[in-house]
Amino acid sequence: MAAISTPVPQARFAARWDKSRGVLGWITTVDHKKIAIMYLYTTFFFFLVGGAMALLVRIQLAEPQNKFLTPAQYNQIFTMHGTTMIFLWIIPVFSGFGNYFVPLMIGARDMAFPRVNALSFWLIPLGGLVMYSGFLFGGSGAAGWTGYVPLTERAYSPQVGQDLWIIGLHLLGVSSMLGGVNFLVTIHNMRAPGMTWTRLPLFVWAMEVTQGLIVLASPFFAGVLSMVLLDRQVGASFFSVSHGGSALLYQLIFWFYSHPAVYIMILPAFGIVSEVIPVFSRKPIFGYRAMAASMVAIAVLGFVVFVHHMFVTGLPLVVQEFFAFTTLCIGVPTGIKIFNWLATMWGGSIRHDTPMLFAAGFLLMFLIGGIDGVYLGSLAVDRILHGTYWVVGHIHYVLFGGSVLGVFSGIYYWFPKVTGRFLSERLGKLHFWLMIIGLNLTFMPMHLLGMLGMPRRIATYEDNRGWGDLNSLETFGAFLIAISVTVFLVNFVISMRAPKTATADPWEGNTLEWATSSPPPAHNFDVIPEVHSSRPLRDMRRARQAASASP
Ligand code: HAS
Ligand code: CU
Repeated sequence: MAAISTPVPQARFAARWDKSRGVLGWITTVDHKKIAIMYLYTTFFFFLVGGAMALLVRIQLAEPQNKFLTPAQYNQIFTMHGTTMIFLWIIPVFSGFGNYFVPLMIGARDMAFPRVNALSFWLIPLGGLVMYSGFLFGGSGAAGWTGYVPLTERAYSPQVGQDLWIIGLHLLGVSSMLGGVNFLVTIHNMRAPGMTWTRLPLFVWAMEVTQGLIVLASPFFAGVLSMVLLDRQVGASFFSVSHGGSALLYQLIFWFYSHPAVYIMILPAFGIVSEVIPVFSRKPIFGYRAMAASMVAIAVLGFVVFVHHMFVTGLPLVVQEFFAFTTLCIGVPTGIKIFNWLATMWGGSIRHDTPMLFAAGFLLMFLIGGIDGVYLGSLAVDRILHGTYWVVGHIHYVLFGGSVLGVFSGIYYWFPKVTGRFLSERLGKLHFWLMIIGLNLTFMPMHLLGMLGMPRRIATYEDNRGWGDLNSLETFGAFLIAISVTVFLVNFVISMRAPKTATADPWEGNTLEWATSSPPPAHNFDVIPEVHSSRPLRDMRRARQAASASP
């Protein structure tokens, strides 16, 4: 393999990257890998907190007329559950993966702006703390993750926790946008020689598209949050109907951000499984260009479907029809991805290791979530299902069955690279099966409950509705998920105590992160590799084999 550029002055990197050790070393670090590890730990912590709140919700709903939580407590808990899972777990966890692997995969030594990168990270715990501090001041935000007006108006949510919720989200938004610019500049300018756009790993493509969405859409979220804050604090009346404002305007701006945001939450997972499936099927990805192009298409279409969240708000029918049409269209590029992943597996010699199990689980669960989303895209069906548990079922199949299984696929796949160790396969498989069974028991009955008319966001229900049994089943499933996460934590702790045995390229990967040691040195690569195809690692393995075969 040809290597270009002079060997890196390692001492200089070590001096800059590893200035201090211990806790101070972590706090002051600007190394993208250490920042990534902090992202991953922090967001996983919030996943556990969000999960604990989900269990409280499920306990409360397990039986009719339960008094475990008061309605006021219930509103806070489900609001903070949704907000945490979306803004403190799924969105930033992918920044964690991106931070670690984008520079490695494109053959760079770091992100473009290492200090901005550190700032992006530190805003996450800060935003989380600000948001959670509401519990100390008479209650957190309680208007749902969507923060609909008039629920966020002072008349309904007078507690300062609702303001802290807004400010916390602002901080998280700034973090996202700084990260977005950083990723885009890194991907555009710091690729290794030969790493053309058609050789870019699909995970990097996914990050490119995701960060583009973040940079374009998040300002709208920041704007709408500022407007709510002004309404609350200085009596502006953007949204307050009683003062001549428009509640509909809130929804329009909110969903103009939040529909693209659902793709911010899934595209990186698409990227992860697009790395895992070819490696564990021992075949190249089927239709590489279509895979990259379909992500761009999803992102573009993602900006013109948002009104499907507002089909019951009384917008003109022709507007609704337009958005129903675009919503159905977005199934096409997504379908291309599903079929290409299947075609990649087709005829491959598949290894059933845990990363692959999670990727396969992702495929099936996301498919269910995607298709039940298509039902919601139909004007007639959405009239009936809007605001019911069907929608809750949909979002959990795409976000848990999709994004979270994608995250775990990535964790099992890249664990050896980051830690030099392997997670136990036995515990990993137990984790997988408990999680798959648990999530289906929890989220499948939600579709039935939706059809039976159970509204979302209710603190309890009467016992003559016939919703009790399905709800108990869901609560049982939720505890299975909790057990599966515990199995993962045990696996993690045991594995972290094991000796470092991982080689540079344990799975026979395709991408450049496997070219360097596990874990990688501070400067990533001794020499920046030169890229000749979309599978540079395979090229290197072949070159090595050829060299050792020739006398
Ligand atoms: Fe969604 C609500 C429609 C994808 C997340 N979605 C939500 C909410 C969240 C969310 C969080 O049209 C709730 C927000 C709230 O709190 O109020 N969603 C779709 C559609 C897709 C979709 C059409 N959603 C996602 C992803 C998410 C996500 C990804 C996060 C990760 N969603 C809706 C609608 C609502 C909604 C309505 C509002 C409901 C309401 O009333 O409030 C698509 O991107 C899914 C595409 C994927 C597939 C599967 C693979 C495709 C294949 C091709 C063949 C299939 C075809 C379909 C041609 C379609 C294999 C026809 C076939 C049939 C059998 C019907
Ligand atoms: Cu949407």
